[in-house]
Order: sequence, then C-alpha cells, then structure tokens
Amino acid sequence: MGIVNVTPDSFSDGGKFNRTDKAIAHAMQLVEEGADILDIGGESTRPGATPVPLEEELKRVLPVIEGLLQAGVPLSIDTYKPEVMRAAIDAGVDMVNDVRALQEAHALEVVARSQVGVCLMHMQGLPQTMQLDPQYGDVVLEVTEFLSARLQLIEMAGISRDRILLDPGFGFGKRTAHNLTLLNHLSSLQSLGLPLLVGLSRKSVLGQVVGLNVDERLHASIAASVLSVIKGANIVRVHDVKPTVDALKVVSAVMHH
Ligand code: YH5
Repeated sequence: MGIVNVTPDSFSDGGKFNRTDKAIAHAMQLVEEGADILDIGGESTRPGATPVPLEEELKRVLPVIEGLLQAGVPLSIDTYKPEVMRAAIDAGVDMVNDVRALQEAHALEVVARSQVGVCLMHMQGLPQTMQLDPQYGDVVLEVTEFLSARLQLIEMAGISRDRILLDPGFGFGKRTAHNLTLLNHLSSLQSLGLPLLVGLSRKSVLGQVVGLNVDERLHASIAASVLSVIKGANIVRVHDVKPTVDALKVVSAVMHH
C-alpha cells in the first residue's frame, strides 16, 4: 500500500491544481514501482498535527481520487470523518482506512451501507495528546482486545468479515517499547482470523532505534516491512514503494521454499 499524502507542501505555491496534479503524479509513480493499493489522505494524523476542516479535506482528496480511478489499483481513503468516507465511497474508492476504527458518530453506518472494505486501527487516546504518556499493562493483549471488541460490534452492524482488515496502529498512543513489543508479537494478532495491515514507514520508533531523522529512515523502514511480513502482515503501508517491493520479493521467494 503506497501512501499518497494530499497536504500542503513547502515547495509549491499552494495552488490547488498544483497540489492535485503533484499528488496524482506521485501516486502514478508508486503504482509503477509496484504498489497494489493507494492510500489517499488529506489530514495528517501525526502527533500534534492541526486538524483539517471537513470542507478542506474534501477539496484535497476528491480531485485526487477522481484522477486515480483509472490508475488500475484499488484506492483507500485515509480518514476518520464519515462525510469524507461517504464522498470518497460515492467517488469510487474500494476501502476506508480509519485510524479511529469507525468510532466517530455515523462512520459505522456509512461503511455498513456500502460494499467497501475497511481497515480498523488501534489508537490509545487522540492524535493531539496520544504520545504524552501512553500506558499499558500488556500492550499486545490490550490491542488485541480492542480490535476484537470493534470487530464484534462492526460485524453486528452488518459489515461481513471478508471486508475487514486489522491494524495494531504503530505510533498511535504507544512508546518505543510498546511499538517494538507489538511488532515482535504481531503474529499473535493473527488469532483474530483477519488480514493484518501494518504502518511503520518512517515512524518515530524507527528513528529511536537508529537515531536518524524522518528523511533518513528508509533502510530502517525496509527492515520493518520485512519483519512485519515475516511475522504475519498481509499489507504494509509505505512511503517508499520500490525498495519495499524488492525486499518483499525476496521474503516471498524464500517463504515459498
Ligand atoms: C497506520 O499505521 N499511519 S498516518 C509519523 C511519521 C511518519 C509517518 C514521524 N495512517 C497509519 O504514517 N493508517 C497513518 O514520522 C495509518 N495504519 C493505518 N491503517 C501516520 C504516519 C506517520 C507518522
């Protein structure tokens, strides 16, 4: 899964067409590099990031979705807002990637009334404050129990299991040690019986391990993707598609022998 951020960048004048065209061009490059899914997001969920108003998020993601419908790969919308889910589903996306696991009011019904897939992610707290003092007794158990509870509720709302993916939510209300424990024990989440999605690309936990800034974490990110797949991940959400695909081709070749 290739990450397509549709957020303002410091290199353009902020013009809307400029931003849309750049995001579409970047996404097309990720497909050429081997991405099987594109994850389109218009609001940063990084710790402390400022929230984006609904109308602005729609203006960012909808033109990019429309431009990528012909790209030949499934599209995912990275949002927790039900209005953005609804508009993106109407526009033709195949999947909702929700860091709040459909806990926002009406998110569950919007997805239930559609046929799209959904990724349910674990987060402790909310993005503005989640990294201040995350605490767990047993992080693997607590993440598993949260996802299991959401899964049960979401199935009861009429979303069948074959539409659902689970994600432990690396970096979302977790200290370095929590993230490392979760990755080491990722295979225990396979007991929930659903495909697993993992997002570790360029994240702080990797920066903590190697002591490097966010733009210097490629090699650590590749190691994290390789480990994730060996430990049971079915989808890895990454910025750097080509090097990740090469690394995972080796993993895949070896694991089939
Ligand atoms: C995820 O794990 N993550 S947005 C901080 C970084 C680098 C990257 C400090 N959406 C996930 O990618 N969706 C995000 O450097 C996600 N799983 C799913 N399903 C955060 C992010 C990032 C944050």
